[in-house]
Amino acid sequence: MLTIDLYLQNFLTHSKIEIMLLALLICVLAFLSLKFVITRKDSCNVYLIDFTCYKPPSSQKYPKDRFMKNARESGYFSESLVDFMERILDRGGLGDETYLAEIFFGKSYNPSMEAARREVETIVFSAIDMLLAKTGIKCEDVGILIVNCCIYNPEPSLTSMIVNRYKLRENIITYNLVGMGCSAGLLAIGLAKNLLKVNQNTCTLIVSTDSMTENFYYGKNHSMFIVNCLFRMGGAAILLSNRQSDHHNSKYQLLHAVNTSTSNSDRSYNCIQREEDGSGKIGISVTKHLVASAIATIKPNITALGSIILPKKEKLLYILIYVVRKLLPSLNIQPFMLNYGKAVDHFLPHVGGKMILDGLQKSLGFSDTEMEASRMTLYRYGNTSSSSVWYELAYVEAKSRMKKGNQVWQIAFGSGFKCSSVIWRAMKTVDDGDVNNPWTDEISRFPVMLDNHDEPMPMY
Ligand SMILES: *[C@@H]1O[C@H](CO)[C@@H](O)[C@H](O)[C@H]1NC(C)=O
Ligand SMILES: *[C@@H]1O[C@H](CO)[C@@H](O)[C@H](O)[C@H]1NC(C)=O
Ligand SMILES: *[C@@H]1O[C@H](CO)[C@@H](O)[C@H](O)[C@H]1NC(C)=O
Ligand SMILES: CC(=O)N[C@H]1CO[C@H](CO)[C@@H](O)[C@@H]1O
Repeated sequence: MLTIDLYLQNFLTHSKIEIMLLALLICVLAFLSLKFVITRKDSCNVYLIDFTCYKPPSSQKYPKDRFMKNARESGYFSESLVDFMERILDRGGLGDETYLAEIFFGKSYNPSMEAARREVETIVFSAIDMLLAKTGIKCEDVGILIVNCCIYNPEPSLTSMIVNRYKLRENIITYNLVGMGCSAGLLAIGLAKNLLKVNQNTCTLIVSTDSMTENFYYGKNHSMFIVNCLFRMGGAAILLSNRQSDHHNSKYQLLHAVNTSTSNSDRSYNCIQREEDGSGKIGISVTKHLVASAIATIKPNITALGSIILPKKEKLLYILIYVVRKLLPSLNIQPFMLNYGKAVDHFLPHVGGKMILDGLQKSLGFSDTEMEASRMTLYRYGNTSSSSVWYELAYVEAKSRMKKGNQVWQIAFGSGFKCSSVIWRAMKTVDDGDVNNPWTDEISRFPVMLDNHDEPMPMY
C-alpha cells in the first residue's frame, strides 16, 4: 500500500477526472488480486475429524475460598502477598469450579516427578481414549503425533509416553513442542498442516496440555504469583486427517493457519519468563507489559488474517474508503473499521486472563456475545494454557451454535511473545448432547453473569 500511496501523491497534481479513473482502476486491480488470494486452491485438504477435552473429577474443584484459606493458614505468605492473591482471584475472571491437580489437595506441597507424571498421564490418556472411542480411529492409523506442553518436560518425552501407551507404529513422525507457551497448540495445527502436505493419507493426533504440579511457585515475588492464581488443569486431544475418505465424517475443514512472533523485541521477550526470583525459587514472572505486548503481537496478524477472511463487500468498501481518503483528505472521511464479527461466525481467543480478554475486546471491537465462549471458559476451567481454545470450541458446540458452513477463528497467544491463529469451516451442523463434551451436562446454566470489576487487575 505504501508504494500505491507514493504513486498517488505524484498524481494529485493532475486533473480530477484522471484521478478518479485511476482510483477506479486501483480498486478493480486490488479487488481482483484479493479475489485471487482467497480463491487460490490449497492442494491438500486438512480435516478435523473430532476433538475431546479432559474434564477432571468434581473432587478436584478448587474454589477461591479454599485457595485463600490455604494461603492464610500456611502462614508462609506475607499479608500483602495474600491480599494480592485475593485481588487476582477476584478480578482474574475465574469462577469457583476450576480444577487443580491432586497435589494441591494434600496437607503440604511436596511435588514429585511421580505425581506430575500421574497427573499428565490422566489428562492425556483420558482425552485420547475418548477421542479414539468417539472417532473409531485405530491406533495403527495414526501416522503423525504432535504434543505440546509448555512447562512439564519429562524424559522420555510426552510423545514417547503416548507412543508407548497406545503402541503406535514404529515409523510414526513425532514432534514434542515444549516451552512454547499457550500459542503452541495452534502452532501444532499449522505444523500438522505443513506435514500433511508431504504425507498423503495420514491421520495426525495432536495433544495440548500443561502441568503445574512440579512448578507451583512457592516464593514471595508478586509478579510470579499471577500464573499460580490463574493456571488450572486441563488438556485436549485433536484428530486431523488428509484422507479423502474422512471428508464425510469430519467436523471441520482447516482453511488457514498463521503465526507471528515478536520475540525480537526485548519487552515482548521478557514479559512472561520462567526464572529464579531473588531467593532462588523458580516461577513464571509476568510483567506489566504483558497486555501491551500481547496486543502488539496479535493486532498485525489479526489485520492480516482479517483481510484474507473478510467478506468481499467489506473488503471492497475498505479499499474504496482508503483510496478516497488518500485522494480527497479535505473530505475528512473516517477510516473504515474492519468488522471482524462479519468475517467469522465464532471468535475464540485463548483465555489468558480477564485483563487480556478485556484488552482484546476493546482494541478489536468485539461484542460481548462474541467474547462469550472465552469468558465462560475462563470462568469454568481457568487458564488451561494451550487447551483453552478447545474448551471454547466445545462450548459453542454444546450451545448448538455450530451450523454447517460457519467459520471459526481460534487465536492463541503466549510467552515469546507469540500468536497463532487457525480458521476452520464447519462441515456439518454439530448436534448437541455429545456425552464426551465437557459442557454438555451443565450448558443450560451458561452464560453466567460475571462481576464486572472496573478496577484493573493488579500487575507487578
Ligand atoms: C507460520 O506462519 C507462516 C506464514 O505466516 C507459515 O508459512 C508457516 O508455515 C507457519 N508455521 C506453522 C508451524 O504454522
Ligand atoms: C496461563 O497459563 C500458562 C501456562 O502455565 C502461562 O504460561 C501463562 O502465563 C498464563 N497466563 C496468564 C495470563 O497468567
Ligand atoms: C521479582 O521478580 C521480578 C522479575 O523477575 C524482579 O525484577 C524482582 O526483583 C523480583 N522481586 C523479588 C523481591 O524477588
Ligand atoms: C500470515 C500473516 O499475515 N502473517 C503476518 C503476521 O504479522 C507479521 C507482522 O507482525 C507479518 O510479517 C506476517 O506476514
